[in-house]
Amino acid sequence: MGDLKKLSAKIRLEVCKMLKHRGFGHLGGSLSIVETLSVLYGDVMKINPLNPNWEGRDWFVLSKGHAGPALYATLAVKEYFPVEMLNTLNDNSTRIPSHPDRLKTPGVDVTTGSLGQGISLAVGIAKSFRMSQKSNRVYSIVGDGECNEGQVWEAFQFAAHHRLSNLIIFIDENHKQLDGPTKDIVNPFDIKEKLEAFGFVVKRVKGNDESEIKKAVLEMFEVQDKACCIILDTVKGQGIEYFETLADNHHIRFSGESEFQLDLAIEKLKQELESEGRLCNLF
Ligand SMILES: Cc1ncc(C[n+]2csc(CCOP(=O)(O)OP(=O)(O)O)c2C)c(N)n1
Ligand SMILES: [Mg+2]
Repeated sequence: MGDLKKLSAKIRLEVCKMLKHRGFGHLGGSLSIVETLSVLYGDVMKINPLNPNWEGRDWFVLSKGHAGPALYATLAVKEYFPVEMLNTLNDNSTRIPSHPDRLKTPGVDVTTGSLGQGISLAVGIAKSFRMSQKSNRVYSIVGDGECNEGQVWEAFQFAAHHRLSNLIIFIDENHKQLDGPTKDIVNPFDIKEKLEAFGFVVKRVKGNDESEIKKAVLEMFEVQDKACCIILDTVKGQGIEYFETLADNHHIRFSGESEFQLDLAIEKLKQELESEGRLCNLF
């Protein structure tokens, strides 16, 4: 297991444990971005967990804010705050509310949850870094269902017009939104073609493959003067077969079979990480 795969497994485990503790939550859309968060926080982003507000840092905007548990798990594993804090998800006066709040959680750069608004903030932040000639980069993850929001396309048009190559937009194309397949609700058609028509450089990658995601990001670093988008071909509930195939996997209240399967996934991930640890100790 490579370092990024190991980090993904740790993040996936913490997401599952957190939602098991809470008893419900946005599992499907949290799991589909685990590998991307692993590449961003484990490799390409300039960050300083000991000083989350470090001026030289890269910024991350989780535009699909309902996937907050995946971001919290990543920040905890990267030691922005103690892992134990994950057990306070959604509690009264918690520092990790259901959707990210920049005033509450160390490492959360932007408050999100109202779909469409995160990416709008991300383009503004990238533009401001440009105007002040700063080298900070901005990364944002947008949902494919979120792309039904008109505001998203206004933001994309702004990024293309201002040639914001200091912003990498990820679209999590897991083909589902809240209550069904995106093509049945409002068909997004071919997102790649649409963005290319806007003037973006676009790459589509397997969203469960850390090395492909990393390679795409490094390719985007070479783009000088155009907006950049990486489309993540993912599965809602990614990485846990039962939840991948569960029809209603957007927000799950765990009981019966779903709780049993969540427990099973937690045990499996723990074992994978433990045997990896034992293997490392041999060398
Ligand atoms: C403006 C707004 N409208 C509606 C919602 C309710 N909502 C939360 S998640 C969601 C579906 C989003 O689908 P997608 O972007 O595909 O997310 P994912 O599949 O990654 O979970 C909706 C409609 C919201 N958060 N914000
Ligand atoms: Mg989706």
